[in-house]
Amino acid sequence: MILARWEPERLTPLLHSTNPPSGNLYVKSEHYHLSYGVMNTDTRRPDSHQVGVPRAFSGIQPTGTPHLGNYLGAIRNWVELQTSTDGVYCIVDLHALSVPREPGEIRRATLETAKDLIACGIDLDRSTLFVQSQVREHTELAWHLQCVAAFGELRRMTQFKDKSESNEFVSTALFTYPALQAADIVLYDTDIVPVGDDQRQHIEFTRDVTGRFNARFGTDGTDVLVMPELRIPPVAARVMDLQHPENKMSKSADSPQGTVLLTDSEAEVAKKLKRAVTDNDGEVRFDPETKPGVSNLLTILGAVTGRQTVDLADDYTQYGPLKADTAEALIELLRPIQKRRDELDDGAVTAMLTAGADKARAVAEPVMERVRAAVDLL
Ligand code: AQP
Repeated sequence: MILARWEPERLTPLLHSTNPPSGNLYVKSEHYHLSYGVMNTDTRRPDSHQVGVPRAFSGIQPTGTPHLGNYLGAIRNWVELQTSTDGVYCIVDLHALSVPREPGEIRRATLETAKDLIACGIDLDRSTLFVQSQVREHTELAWHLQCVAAFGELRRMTQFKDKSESNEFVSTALFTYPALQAADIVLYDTDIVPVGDDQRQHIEFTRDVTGRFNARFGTDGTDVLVMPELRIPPVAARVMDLQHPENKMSKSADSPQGTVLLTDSEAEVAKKLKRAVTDNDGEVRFDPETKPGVSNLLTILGAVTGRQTVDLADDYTQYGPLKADTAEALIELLRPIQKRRDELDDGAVTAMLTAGADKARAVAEPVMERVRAAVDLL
């Protein structure tokens, strides 16, 4: 069903009718700040999921302790979106296997990442938090999307180029994993994908293969898969490494002093900020091109305090106080997260993830059924 604009007078009776329509409502929505949005209003959503609000989906790799970039660029926005969306958040352990790992390594890291997300404020009463490998449909749908993905478009992925240069063994999975990521997203009839700026190209790829799949397997103008929208935060979409401010802060980069981890002690945060690379001209100004280090500090301080970077720059004449205030703001930010994390118990978190996978499956299974019916194999 398609509405030309947000029309609550038509939408509300539909949602409350005794025979509600299922499927996707296509609506030009100022409400959700989507340019031409898709809002899934399937009132037959499983009881455990919220009805009548857009669905947000995003994921994180269990490849190490989440850092400040993960928090400001992604996790914080997932927490905020919990009030206005049905949030589905996935620890993408299969993606983490695209580079060589020891047996059990990712199991442990998955549990730790779950604790980090819960400590940051992912609320399991509102959102779904689960582990990718516990919902089998991800890999099945990934195959179907690989079948409509072109070799050439995967070859253009900048993350593949970067990682294949820095890894000795380049697996096929490293090359094809954007198709698995696309499956992760569309398996949940996702409306919006809140991610950091580094994921822009992968979400564009997701939209391309979704459109191609629908064109090939949709019938009578009915799409099989919901077209997701990218959602990048207006600030801190790309937090840079403190030691190499030309690179993004990353779990896999070998730059311990340039990466602020969510578990860092006060002393560690203060030390990393004190040693952050700046420049020699001594002027505090927001200019990412010529002053990437200083601009990164202003971005971080602005994102944590809610102030504009240009206004903040006016408050400082020297780098030392800017670094000290940024460290102080980060210590305050991390303190309650770390306190909550210390209170979490392995057994309880494992049980939460099992329940999360059940909740995720309740959405994923019918979507996968729809895909199987559309592809129409024996
Ligand atoms: N530096 C960053 N600034 C803003 N957002 C970021 N994200 C990652 N880095 C930054 C966002 O965090 C979410 C989870 O991404 P991820 O698990 O891929 O995190 P990572 O730190 O990038 O992890 P890795 O293991 O080091 O992977 P590579 O090196 O492959 O990227 C995403 O929404 C991401 O945008």
